[in-house]
Amino acid sequence: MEPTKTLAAWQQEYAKVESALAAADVEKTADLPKLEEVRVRFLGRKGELTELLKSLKDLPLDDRKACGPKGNALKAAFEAKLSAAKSRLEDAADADAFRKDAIDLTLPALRPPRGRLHPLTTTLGRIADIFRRLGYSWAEGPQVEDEFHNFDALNMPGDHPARDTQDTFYLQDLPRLLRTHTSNVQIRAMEAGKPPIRIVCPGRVFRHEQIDATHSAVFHQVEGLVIDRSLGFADLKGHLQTFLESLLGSSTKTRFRPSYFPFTEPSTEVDVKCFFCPGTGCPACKHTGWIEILGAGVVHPKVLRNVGWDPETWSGFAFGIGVERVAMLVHGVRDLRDFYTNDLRFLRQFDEDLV
Ligand code: 2U9
Repeated sequence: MEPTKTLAAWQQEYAKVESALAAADVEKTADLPKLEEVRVRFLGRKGELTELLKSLKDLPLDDRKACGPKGNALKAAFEAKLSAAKSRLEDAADADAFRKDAIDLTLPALRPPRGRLHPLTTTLGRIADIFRRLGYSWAEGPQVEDEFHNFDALNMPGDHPARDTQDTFYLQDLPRLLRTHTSNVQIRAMEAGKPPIRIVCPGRVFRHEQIDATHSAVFHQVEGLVIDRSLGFADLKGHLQTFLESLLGSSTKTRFRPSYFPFTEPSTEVDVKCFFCPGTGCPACKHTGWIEILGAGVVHPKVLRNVGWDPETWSGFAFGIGVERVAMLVHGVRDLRDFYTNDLRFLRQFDEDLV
Protein backbone atom coordinates (compact mmCIF):
# COMPACT_ATOMS: atom_id res chain seq x y z
CA MET A 1 0.00 0.00 0.00
CA GLU A 2 1.25 3.44 -0.91
CA PRO A 3 1.92 5.82 2.02
CA THR A 4 -0.84 8.48 2.24
CA LYS A 5 0.40 10.42 5.22
CA THR A 6 3.54 12.44 5.66
CA LEU A 7 5.76 12.34 8.72
CA ALA A 8 5.05 16.01 9.38
CA ALA A 9 1.28 15.51 9.29
CA TRP A 10 1.51 12.56 11.69
CA GLN A 11 3.78 14.48 14.05
CA GLN A 12 1.32 17.33 14.04
CA GLU A 13 -1.51 14.96 14.93
CA TYR A 14 0.71 13.38 17.59
CA ALA A 15 1.33 16.79 19.15
CA LYS A 16 -2.42 17.51 19.11
CA VAL A 17 -3.29 14.25 20.85
CA GLU A 18 -0.45 14.67 23.33
CA SER A 19 -1.62 18.13 24.35
CA ALA A 20 -5.26 16.98 24.45
CA LEU A 21 -4.16 14.18 26.81
CA ALA A 22 -2.31 16.66 28.99
CA ALA A 23 -5.36 18.97 29.03
CA ALA A 24 -7.64 16.08 29.98
CA ASP A 25 -5.61 15.88 33.21
CA VAL A 26 -6.49 12.28 34.02
CA GLU A 27 -4.98 12.49 37.55
CA LYS A 28 -7.58 15.06 38.55
CA THR A 29 -10.69 13.32 37.14
CA ALA A 30 -13.42 13.61 39.79
CA ASP A 31 -15.32 10.35 39.39
CA LEU A 32 -15.36 6.99 37.64
CA PRO A 33 -17.96 7.83 34.92
CA LYS A 34 -15.90 10.87 33.89
CA LEU A 35 -12.75 8.75 33.79
CA GLU A 36 -14.54 6.30 31.51
CA GLU A 37 -15.55 9.21 29.24
CA VAL A 38 -11.89 10.24 28.94
CA ARG A 39 -10.83 6.66 28.23
CA VAL A 40 -13.42 6.33 25.44
CA ARG A 41 -12.48 9.75 24.03
CA PHE A 42 -8.86 8.64 23.52
CA LEU A 43 -8.87 4.86 23.42
CA GLY A 44 -12.40 3.98 22.23
CA ARG A 45 -12.87 2.36 18.81
CA LYS A 46 -12.82 5.84 17.19
CA GLY A 47 -10.78 7.47 19.96
CA GLU A 48 -8.23 10.19 19.22
CA LEU A 49 -5.24 8.08 20.30
CA THR A 50 -6.63 4.96 18.60
CA GLU A 51 -6.97 6.89 15.33
CA LEU A 52 -3.43 8.25 15.68
CA LEU A 53 -2.03 4.75 16.14
CA LYS A 54 -4.17 3.37 13.31
CA SER A 55 -2.80 6.06 10.98
CA LEU A 56 0.77 4.77 11.51
CA LYS A 57 0.08 2.34 8.74
CA ASP A 58 -0.36 5.27 6.32
CA LEU A 59 3.24 6.44 6.87
CA PRO A 60 6.20 5.43 4.78
CA LEU A 61 7.88 2.34 6.26
CA ASP A 62 10.89 4.15 7.77
CA ASP A 63 8.75 6.80 9.41
CA ARG A 64 6.40 4.10 10.71
CA LYS A 65 9.39 2.41 12.42
CA ALA A 66 10.40 5.68 14.06
CA CYS A 67 6.89 6.81 15.04
CA GLY A 68 5.45 3.45 16.14
CA PRO A 69 7.35 3.27 19.45
CA LYS A 70 6.55 6.94 20.10
CA GLY A 71 2.83 6.32 19.62
CA ASN A 72 2.88 3.16 21.72
CA ALA A 73 4.78 4.93 24.51
CA LEU A 74 2.14 7.68 24.52
CA LYS A 75 -0.56 5.00 24.76
CA ALA A 76 1.27 3.11 27.58
CA ALA A 77 1.77 6.32 29.58
CA PHE A 78 -1.93 7.20 29.17
CA GLU A 79 -3.01 3.68 30.21
CA ALA A 80 -0.81 3.86 33.30
CA LYS A 81 -2.37 7.17 34.28
CA LEU A 82 -5.88 5.76 33.67
CA SER A 83 -5.19 2.75 35.81
CA ALA A 84 -3.74 4.84 38.66
CA ALA A 85 -6.73 7.22 38.52
CA LYS A 86 -9.14 4.27 38.50
CA SER A 87 -7.57 2.79 41.64
CA ARG A 88 -7.62 6.16 43.35
CA LEU A 89 -11.33 6.72 42.56
CA GLU A 90 -12.32 3.16 43.51
CA ASP A 91 -10.51 3.45 46.84
CA ALA A 92 -12.25 6.76 47.51
CA ALA A 93 -15.68 5.21 46.68
CA ASP A 94 -14.95 2.28 49.03
CA ALA A 95 -13.92 4.63 51.81
CA ASP A 96 -17.12 6.64 51.29
CA ALA A 97 -19.33 3.55 51.43
CA PHE A 98 -17.50 2.36 54.54
CA ARG A 99 -18.01 5.71 56.24
CA LYS A 100 -21.73 5.68 55.33
CA ASP A 101 -22.38 2.11 56.57
CA ALA A 102 -20.01 2.25 59.51
CA ILE A 103 -21.35 1.02 62.84
CA ASP A 104 -20.51 3.02 65.91
CA LEU A 105 -19.47 0.30 68.30
CA THR A 106 -19.51 2.72 71.21
CA LEU A 107 -23.30 3.24 70.93
CA PRO A 108 -25.43 1.37 73.47
CA ALA A 109 -26.85 -1.85 71.97
CA LEU A 110 -30.53 -2.19 71.06
CA ARG A 111 -32.25 -4.30 73.70
CA PRO A 112 -33.53 -7.49 72.04
CA PRO A 113 -37.22 -8.08 72.85
CA ARG A 114 -37.40 -10.37 75.85
CA GLY A 115 -40.24 -12.79 76.56
CA ARG A 116 -41.69 -13.12 80.00
CA LEU A 117 -43.73 -15.71 81.83
CA HIS A 118 -47.51 -15.43 81.63
CA PRO A 119 -49.07 -14.19 84.91
CA LEU A 120 -51.00 -17.47 85.19
CA THR A 121 -47.73 -19.39 84.89
CA THR A 122 -46.04 -17.34 87.61
CA THR A 123 -49.10 -17.63 89.86
CA LEU A 124 -49.22 -21.40 89.37
CA GLY A 125 -45.46 -21.51 89.98
CA ARG A 126 -45.83 -19.61 93.25
CA ILE A 127 -48.61 -21.88 94.49
CA ALA A 128 -46.73 -25.04 93.48
CA ASP A 129 -43.51 -23.77 95.06
CA ILE A 130 -45.15 -23.23 98.45
CA PHE A 131 -46.64 -26.73 98.45
CA ARG A 132 -43.34 -28.21 97.29
CA ARG A 133 -41.75 -26.73 100.42
CA LEU A 134 -44.54 -28.35 102.47
CA GLY A 135 -43.48 -31.75 101.11
CA TYR A 136 -46.05 -32.16 98.34
CA SER A 137 -45.15 -33.74 95.02
CA TRP A 138 -46.58 -32.76 91.64
CA ALA A 139 -48.97 -34.98 89.69
CA GLU A 140 -50.63 -34.47 86.33
CA GLY A 141 -53.31 -36.42 84.46
CA PRO A 142 -55.58 -36.48 81.41
CA GLN A 143 -57.85 -33.58 80.42
CA VAL A 144 -60.14 -35.99 78.56
CA GLU A 145 -61.57 -38.29 81.18
CA ASP A 146 -64.22 -40.95 81.81
CA GLU A 147 -67.19 -40.50 84.12
CA PHE A 148 -65.77 -42.77 86.79
CA HIS A 149 -62.58 -40.75 87.42
CA ASN A 150 -64.26 -37.35 87.07
CA PHE A 151 -67.52 -38.10 88.93
CA ASP A 152 -68.38 -41.57 90.31
CA ALA A 153 -65.18 -42.12 92.27
CA LEU A 154 -65.67 -38.69 93.85
CA ASN A 155 -69.06 -39.58 95.28
CA MET A 156 -70.96 -37.78 92.54
CA PRO A 157 -73.56 -40.33 91.45
CA GLY A 158 -75.31 -40.28 88.06
CA ASP A 159 -78.02 -37.87 89.13
CA HIS A 160 -75.67 -35.34 90.76
CA PRO A 161 -76.32 -31.77 89.50
CA ALA A 162 -72.62 -31.24 88.67
CA ARG A 163 -72.94 -33.90 85.96
CA ASP A 164 -75.62 -31.91 84.18
CA THR A 165 -74.78 -31.18 80.54
CA GLN A 166 -75.12 -27.50 81.52
CA ASP A 167 -71.81 -27.84 83.38
CA THR A 168 -69.94 -30.58 81.58
CA PHE A 169 -68.59 -30.86 78.04
CA TYR A 170 -69.25 -34.42 76.83
CA LEU A 171 -67.40 -35.81 73.83
CA GLN A 172 -69.57 -36.84 70.92
CA ASP A 173 -70.13 -40.60 70.46
CA LEU A 174 -67.70 -41.48 73.28
CA PRO A 175 -68.24 -42.17 76.96
CA ARG A 176 -65.74 -39.39 77.66
CA LEU A 177 -65.84 -35.79 78.91
CA LEU A 178 -63.52 -32.82 79.48
CA ARG A 179 -62.60 -32.97 83.16
CA THR A 180 -64.49 -30.43 85.28
CA HIS A 181 -61.76 -30.41 87.95
CA THR A 182 -58.31 -31.92 88.44
CA SER A 183 -59.63 -34.37 91.07
CA ASN A 184 -59.39 -37.11 88.43
CA VAL A 185 -55.61 -36.90 88.88
CA GLN A 186 -55.87 -37.60 92.63
CA ILE A 187 -58.18 -40.56 91.96
CA ARG A 188 -55.72 -41.96 89.40
CA ALA A 189 -52.77 -41.40 91.77
CA MET A 190 -54.60 -43.25 94.55
CA GLU A 191 -55.53 -46.12 92.22
CA ALA A 192 -51.91 -46.39 91.08
CA GLY A 193 -50.28 -46.23 94.52
CA LYS A 194 -50.56 -46.92 98.18
CA PRO A 195 -51.12 -44.57 101.13
CA PRO A 196 -49.70 -42.29 102.42
CA ILE A 197 -49.88 -39.63 99.69
CA ARG A 198 -49.22 -35.89 99.53
CA ILE A 199 -49.71 -34.39 96.08
CA VAL A 200 -50.71 -31.20 94.27
CA CYS A 201 -52.41 -31.53 90.90
CA PRO A 202 -52.30 -28.42 88.74
CA GLY A 203 -54.08 -28.26 85.42
CA ARG A 204 -56.65 -27.01 82.97
CA VAL A 205 -60.32 -27.73 83.60
CA PHE A 206 -63.48 -27.19 81.56
CA ARG A 207 -66.97 -26.10 82.48
CA HIS A 208 -69.92 -25.18 80.32
CA GLU A 209 -70.14 -21.66 81.77
CA GLN A 210 -71.58 -18.41 80.54
CA ILE A 211 -68.37 -16.39 80.02
CA ASP A 212 -68.01 -13.05 81.81
CA ALA A 213 -65.44 -11.05 83.81
CA THR A 214 -65.20 -13.75 86.50
CA HIS A 215 -66.20 -16.94 84.63
CA SER A 216 -64.47 -18.83 81.86
CA ALA A 217 -65.27 -22.17 80.22
CA VAL A 218 -61.57 -23.08 80.48
CA PHE A 219 -59.62 -22.25 83.61
CA HIS A 220 -56.85 -23.62 85.83
CA GLN A 221 -56.86 -25.23 89.23
CA VAL A 222 -54.42 -26.52 91.73
CA GLU A 223 -55.90 -29.27 93.83
CA GLY A 224 -54.18 -30.96 96.73
CA LEU A 225 -54.62 -34.28 98.50
CA VAL A 226 -53.01 -35.53 101.69
CA ILE A 227 -53.84 -38.97 103.08
CA ASP A 228 -52.09 -40.54 106.04
CA ARG A 229 -52.93 -42.18 109.38
CA SER A 230 -55.23 -40.07 111.58
CA LEU A 231 -55.19 -36.79 109.65
CA GLY A 232 -58.13 -34.47 110.22
CA PHE A 233 -59.57 -31.00 109.92
CA ALA A 234 -56.90 -29.46 112.19
CA ASP A 235 -54.18 -30.65 109.76
CA LEU A 236 -56.13 -29.15 106.88
CA LYS A 237 -56.33 -25.82 108.70
CA GLY A 238 -52.62 -25.87 109.51
CA HIS A 239 -51.53 -26.57 105.92
CA LEU A 240 -53.89 -24.03 104.36
CA GLN A 241 -53.13 -21.28 106.90
CA THR A 242 -49.39 -21.79 106.23
CA PHE A 243 -50.02 -21.76 102.47
CA LEU A 244 -52.08 -18.56 102.55
CA GLU A 245 -49.57 -16.75 104.77
CA SER A 246 -46.79 -17.75 102.36
CA LEU A 247 -48.79 -16.61 99.34
CA LEU A 248 -50.30 -13.39 100.67
CA GLY A 249 -48.13 -12.37 103.63
CA SER A 250 -47.65 -13.43 107.25
CA SER A 251 -50.38 -11.16 108.58
CA THR A 252 -53.08 -12.79 106.42
CA LYS A 253 -56.31 -13.33 108.36
CA THR A 254 -58.40 -16.32 107.34
CA ARG A 255 -61.95 -17.52 107.94
CA PHE A 256 -63.06 -21.16 107.47
CA ARG A 257 -66.79 -21.23 106.59
CA PRO A 258 -68.81 -24.46 106.54
CA SER A 259 -69.65 -25.60 103.01
CA TYR A 260 -70.63 -28.68 101.03
CA PHE A 261 -68.79 -30.80 98.45
CA PRO A 262 -69.78 -34.40 97.67
CA PHE A 263 -66.15 -35.58 97.96
CA THR A 264 -65.33 -34.06 101.37
CA GLU A 265 -67.02 -34.16 104.79
CA PRO A 266 -66.85 -31.82 106.57
CA SER A 267 -66.25 -29.24 103.85
CA THR A 268 -65.18 -25.64 104.08
CA GLU A 269 -64.67 -22.54 101.99
CA VAL A 270 -61.77 -20.38 103.07
CA ASP A 271 -61.89 -16.60 103.00
CA VAL A 272 -59.07 -14.11 103.53
CA LYS A 273 -59.57 -10.65 104.98
CA CYS A 274 -60.06 -8.27 102.08
CA PHE A 275 -56.73 -6.67 101.16
CA PHE A 276 -58.30 -3.92 99.09
CA CYS A 277 -60.27 -2.29 101.93
CA PRO A 278 -59.72 -2.11 105.72
CA GLY A 279 -62.56 -4.60 106.29
CA THR A 280 -65.21 -1.98 105.70
CA GLY A 281 -66.37 -3.53 102.42
CA CYS A 282 -65.62 -2.70 98.77
CA PRO A 283 -66.52 -4.08 95.31
CA ALA A 284 -63.57 -6.56 95.46
CA CYS A 285 -65.00 -8.28 98.57
CA LYS A 286 -68.60 -7.73 97.49
CA HIS A 287 -68.97 -5.48 100.55
CA THR A 288 -68.39 -8.34 103.02
CA GLY A 289 -64.82 -7.51 104.10
CA TRP A 290 -63.79 -11.10 103.12
CA ILE A 291 -62.60 -12.68 99.86
CA GLU A 292 -63.20 -16.36 99.10
CA ILE A 293 -59.93 -17.95 98.00
CA LEU A 294 -60.28 -21.74 98.14
CA GLY A 295 -62.40 -24.75 99.01
CA ALA A 296 -61.37 -27.78 101.06
CA GLY A 297 -62.51 -30.59 103.28
CA VAL A 298 -61.78 -33.90 104.93
CA VAL A 299 -61.86 -36.59 102.23
CA HIS A 300 -65.17 -38.49 102.29
CA PRO A 301 -64.77 -42.14 103.42
CA LYS A 302 -66.67 -43.24 100.30
CA VAL A 303 -63.98 -41.68 98.09
CA LEU A 304 -61.29 -43.68 99.91
CA ARG A 305 -63.35 -46.85 99.60
CA ASN A 306 -63.89 -46.21 95.86
CA VAL A 307 -60.14 -46.57 95.26
CA GLY A 308 -59.78 -49.48 97.70
CA TRP A 309 -58.20 -47.57 100.61
CA ASP A 310 -59.56 -48.47 104.06
CA PRO A 311 -61.12 -45.38 105.71
CA GLU A 312 -60.72 -47.02 109.13
CA THR A 313 -56.93 -46.80 108.75
CA TRP A 314 -56.45 -43.84 106.39
CA SER A 315 -57.83 -40.33 106.42
CA GLY A 316 -56.88 -36.95 105.08
CA PHE A 317 -57.89 -33.76 103.45
CA ALA A 318 -58.17 -32.18 100.02
CA PHE A 319 -58.43 -28.67 98.67
CA GLY A 320 -58.90 -26.77 95.43
CA ILE A 321 -57.75 -23.31 94.33
CA GLY A 322 -58.54 -21.43 91.15
CA VAL A 323 -55.31 -20.10 89.58
CA GLU A 324 -57.06 -17.28 87.69
CA ARG A 325 -58.83 -16.19 90.87
CA VAL A 326 -55.55 -15.99 92.80
CA ALA A 327 -53.84 -14.14 89.92
CA MET A 328 -56.72 -11.63 89.79
CA LEU A 329 -56.52 -11.00 93.53
CA VAL A 330 -52.74 -10.75 93.68
CA HIS A 331 -52.46 -8.44 90.66
CA GLY A 332 -55.76 -6.55 91.01
CA VAL A 333 -57.00 -7.76 87.61
CA ARG A 334 -60.73 -7.08 87.20
CA ASP A 335 -61.51 -9.10 84.07
CA LEU A 336 -60.41 -12.73 83.85
CA ARG A 337 -60.65 -12.62 80.04
CA ASP A 338 -57.54 -10.38 79.99
CA PHE A 339 -55.49 -13.50 80.79
CA TYR A 340 -56.52 -15.18 77.53
CA THR A 341 -56.53 -12.47 74.87
CA ASN A 342 -52.73 -12.20 74.67
CA ASP A 343 -52.80 -8.42 74.48
CA LEU A 344 -49.14 -7.47 74.94
CA ARG A 345 -50.09 -4.18 76.60
CA PHE A 346 -51.69 -6.26 79.36
CA LEU A 347 -49.02 -8.97 79.52
CA ARG A 348 -46.07 -6.53 79.61
CA GLN A 349 -47.24 -5.34 83.01
CA PHE A 350 -46.14 -8.62 84.61
CA ASP A 351 -42.38 -8.27 84.53
CA GLU A 352 -41.68 -10.76 87.26
CA ASP A 353 -38.50 -12.82 87.43
CA LEU A 354 -40.28 -15.59 89.23
CA VAL A 355 -40.23 -19.36 89.13
C1 2U9 B 1 -60.16 -36.30 95.97
C2 2U9 B 1 -60.84 -35.99 97.11
C3 2U9 B 1 -61.23 -34.70 97.33
C4 2U9 B 1 -60.87 -31.36 96.01
C5 2U9 B 1 -61.56 -30.13 96.48
C6 2U9 B 1 -62.48 -28.11 96.47
C7 2U9 B 1 -62.76 -28.51 97.73
C8 2U9 B 1 -62.87 -26.81 95.88
C9 2U9 B 1 -62.81 -25.33 94.01
C10 2U9 B 1 -61.96 -24.19 94.37
C11 2U9 B 1 -62.08 -23.12 93.36
C12 2U9 B 1 -62.69 -25.50 92.53
O1 2U9 B 1 -61.15 -23.94 91.19
S1 2U9 B 1 -62.34 -23.94 91.89
O2 2U9 B 1 -63.51 -23.47 91.24
N1 2U9 B 1 -62.46 -26.56 94.66
O3 2U9 B 1 -63.56 -26.04 96.50
N2 2U9 B 1 -61.79 -29.05 95.75
S2 2U9 B 1 -62.12 -30.01 98.01
O4 2U9 B 1 -61.33 -32.44 96.73
C13 2U9 B 1 -60.94 -33.71 96.46
C14 2U9 B 1 -60.25 -34.01 95.33
C15 2U9 B 1 -59.85 -35.31 95.08
C16 2U9 B 1 -59.72 -37.71 95.70
